[in-house]
Amino acid sequence: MNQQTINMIEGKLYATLDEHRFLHSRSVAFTAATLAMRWYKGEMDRVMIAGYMHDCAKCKSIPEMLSAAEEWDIFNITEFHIQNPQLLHAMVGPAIAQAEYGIFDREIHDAISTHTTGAPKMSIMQKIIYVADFIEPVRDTVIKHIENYREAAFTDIDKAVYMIAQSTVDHITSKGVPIDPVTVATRDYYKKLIEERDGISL
Ligand code: DGI
Ligand code: FE
Ligand code: FE
Repeated sequence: MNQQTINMIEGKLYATLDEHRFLHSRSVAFTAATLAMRWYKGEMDRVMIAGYMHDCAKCKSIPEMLSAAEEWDIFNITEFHIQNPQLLHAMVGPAIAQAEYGIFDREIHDAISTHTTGAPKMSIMQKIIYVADFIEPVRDTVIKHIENYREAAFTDIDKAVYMIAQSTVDHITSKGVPIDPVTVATRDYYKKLIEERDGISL
């Protein structure tokens, strides 16, 4: 990725995100780049851009997020997402990417919108961003046995997706906050995929 592109994206992100979120976003971009070296045959820059951009809506207010979604025709936002704004920042990310950064790449948009819940049948770019968000090295949340997720990310990315989705289901359930059905569907899909592929029961 050339320096001009990095400066443009980092400059804009720095202006909108808090310090920690900015460092996390850069860390996801470079972690995604290393995963792309292992798993992605396409152009590396697009994966890095998706990594940089995945949380671009994170520090916006709910009204700002909703008006961007309306302006850019993002229809699949429900009352559930509004009640759980942690989910909203992923859904409206593509709107912000278009409005503020001129990024119209559909594959990048998909990677941004599924980075929190995952989804069944993700593209390799979607999986890379979903996994990189979880394993990147500057995250401040403590994740038990993070080394196991990091190893799986480079040896069996579908397994890594399953492990992360399961951990998210467990985390959300233990907190007692409402779980997005897509989060559960992601866990179910990748669990079944590994079970059928390996002839095991997880
Ligand atoms: O934005 P990040 O902090 O980098 O991470 P993220 O986008 O993966 O997750 C943001 C938050 O969303 C995190 O605290 C976990 C939460 N989350 C993930 N899945 C669900 C969820 N929250 C609810 N209510 N329901 C979910 O299914
Ligand atoms: Fe996020
Ligand atoms: Fe993130």
